[in-house]
Amino acid sequence: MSITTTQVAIIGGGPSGLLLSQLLHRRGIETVVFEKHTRDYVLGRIRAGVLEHGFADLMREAGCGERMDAEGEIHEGIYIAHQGRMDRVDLAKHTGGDTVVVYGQTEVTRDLYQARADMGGVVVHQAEDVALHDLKSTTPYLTYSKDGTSHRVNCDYIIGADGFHGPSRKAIPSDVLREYEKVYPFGWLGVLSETKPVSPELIYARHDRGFALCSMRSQVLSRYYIQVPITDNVDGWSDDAFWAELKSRLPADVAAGLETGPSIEKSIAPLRSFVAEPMRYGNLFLAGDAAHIVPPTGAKGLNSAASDIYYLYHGLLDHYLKDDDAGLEGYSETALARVWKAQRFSWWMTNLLHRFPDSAEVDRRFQQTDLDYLFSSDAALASLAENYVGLPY
Ligand code: RFL
Ligand code: PHB
Repeated sequence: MSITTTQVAIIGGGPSGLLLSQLLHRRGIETVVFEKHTRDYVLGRIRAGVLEHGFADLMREAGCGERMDAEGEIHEGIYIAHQGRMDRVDLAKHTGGDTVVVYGQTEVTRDLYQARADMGGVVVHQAEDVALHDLKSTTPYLTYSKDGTSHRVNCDYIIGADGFHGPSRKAIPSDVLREYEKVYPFGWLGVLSETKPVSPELIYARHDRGFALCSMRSQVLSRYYIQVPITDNVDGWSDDAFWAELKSRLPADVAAGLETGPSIEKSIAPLRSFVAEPMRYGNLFLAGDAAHIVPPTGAKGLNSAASDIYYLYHGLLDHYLKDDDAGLEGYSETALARVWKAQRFSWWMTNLLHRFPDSAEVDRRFQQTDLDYLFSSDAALASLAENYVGLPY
C-alpha cells in the first residue's frame, strides 16, 4: 500500500470539490481530490443552469470567472406563466440590482478542471472503494484503490463532496446523523436541443397538465423541462411527444414561437427535498449534494453547494492562516441555516407550480391565489426575488 499525505483530502470531483480545491490551492493550502469517475463522465452530466451572483463572485475569486463573464448571460428577471398569461418577476428591481448568471454546470465544471490542471492541482480519477477512517481523531485518513493498487492518504481534514450517493455521509454513525426527506410524486423530463431559446428569460409555467420550464445554456442551446409521473420511462418519450406536451403547457403565443429540433440529451430526474444534520463529524465536513438535495424548481442545488464551499473555505483559511477554528467549529450550524432557507424556497416554488396527483380542487385554488397574490404584492415579489438571486452568505 502506498501512503501519501495532504492537508485537505476532498472526496468528489464535482463542482463542490473542485471549487474548494481551487480556492484553497490559491491560498497555499494543499488538497487532493478523489473522484470515482472519469472527467468526461463528470462533464457529460447535464444539470444546473442558473448561478446566484454570490456563486459567480466565488468563481471569480477562484480565478475561474473569465469564460463565465464572457459567455454567461446576466438575467435580470424571470417569467411565470399561468392561466394563459406571462407575468414577469423583475429580480433586479426587487433586490436593489441583484441578478443571476445563466451559465451551465457543465461549463462551470469544465472551467474548474482547466484551472486545476493549469495550477498543477491533483485530481485522482477512477478512485475506487474510497473509505474514510478515524474521523474523530486528529489523524483521519482515507483509503482507495486504483488500477489494482491500494492507497492510503493521511490528512488533517476530509471533505465529503461526493454527492447524494457517495460514502461520506454514510461514514457518520446513524445515532449521530439525522436525515429529513420528502420525495415528490413526479419527476422532470429534461431535453437539451440546439435551438434558439423560446424566450430571452426563463419561463416557469404552471398549467393544469403539469409544470414546464423553458431555460437555456446559450442563444443556440435550449434546455426545457416538463413535469412527468415518476413512473415514466425516458424511452417512452419521443422528441415529438415532448415538444407537443411542452407546447400544450405554455401560453399560446409562446408555444407558437417555440423552435423545436432533435434532442441531444434527454433524461428524467426525480424530485426530492433532503437534509442531513450535522454537516460535520469530527474532522469530516460534508458539502453540497452529499448533505442536501432540493427539487430543482428554485435553481438552488448547485448554489447551496457553493454556499457550503464559501463557509468551508473561510473556515479552513482561518484555521491554517490565523490559527482560528471558530469558522470550522460553527460550520455545520452556519451552513445549515442557509441550506434550510434554500430548502424552504425550493419546496415553496415546487408547491406553487406543480400539479400534485392527489390534489383537490381547493388545493388548486390555493395555488392560483398564491400566484395572484404574488403578482399583486411588491412585498411578495421582493421575497421571491431575494431568494431566487440568493440570500447573502
Ligand atoms: P455532484 O455534482 O453530484 O458531484 C459529486 C461527485 O462525487 C463523485 N463521487 C465519488 N467520488 C469518489 N468516490 C466515491 N465513492 C464517489 N461517489 C460519488 C461523483 O462522481 C461526482 O462527480 O455534487 P456537488 O459537487 O455537491 O454538486 C451539486 C450539484 O451537482 C447539484 O446540486 C445541482 O446539479 C442541482 N441542480 C441545479 N442546481 C442549481 O443550483 N441550479 C439549477 O438550475 C439546477 N438544476 C440540478 C438542476 C440537478 C438536476 N439533476 C439531474 C439532479 C437540474 C437537474 C435536472
Ligand atoms: C436549467 O437550466 O437546467 C434549470 C434552470 C432553472 C431551474 C432548474 C434548472 O430552476
